[in-house]
Amino acid sequence: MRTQLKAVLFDLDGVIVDTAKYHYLAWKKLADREGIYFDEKINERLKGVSRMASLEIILERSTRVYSEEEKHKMTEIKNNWYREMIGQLKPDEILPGVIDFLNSLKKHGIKCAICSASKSAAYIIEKLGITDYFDTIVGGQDITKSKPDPEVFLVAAERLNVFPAECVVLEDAYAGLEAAKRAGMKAVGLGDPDILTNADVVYKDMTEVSLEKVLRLFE
Ligand code: B16
Ligand code: MG
Repeated sequence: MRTQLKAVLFDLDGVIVDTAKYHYLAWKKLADREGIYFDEKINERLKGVSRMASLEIILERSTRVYSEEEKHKMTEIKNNWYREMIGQLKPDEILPGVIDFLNSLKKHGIKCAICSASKSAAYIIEKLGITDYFDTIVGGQDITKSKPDPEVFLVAAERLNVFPAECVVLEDAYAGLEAAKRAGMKAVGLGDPDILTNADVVYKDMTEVSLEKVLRLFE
């Protein structure tokens, strides 16, 4: 019997909403305070990466060595600024195409999950007013290994009671697509096909994604 689509697993930052800009502003404020050079190009490397790993990337440009305690404090300060910013998130920041796609998945009984490295994933989804669309939200607090490790996607499949082969992942980051493939799932990339070379198929953004196109991956 042919494998069928049972669930769609959504990355959060870059797929549902552009939270990267708020991560950037908060990290920039911290870097400026510490006198460390940080720009939007370095910020690209933080996408999909955990909070502490993000700080380590920023500290590559620092001339001084920070203790573990100092680093922990710095991530806390950054996170407080970040939480203040995302506290203002409104449904109009949901990326174009997302709601139409979610509605068609609901209509056809396809399960939906959020699979994010962020510990604020559930909070962000609530602020956007779309919690009811999702059968489960797997966030940074639910995993021990971040993408490209497949853990976040495998936890979602288990919670949804579906096989990995019955899942499609929507991701904007190379490491996230790598994680999806390692999990044994179909991987749809959103962004530049020259960068997302490990995806099964790449679309520019969510406006180009439809249930019909996703189903073609199972033909
Ligand atoms: P937090 P995703 C990721 O989200 C972000 O892309 C990454 O920049 C961030 O460091 C990470 O979440 C952890 O976020 O500090 O809120 O726990 O793309 O996996 O949805
Ligand atoms: Mg992402």
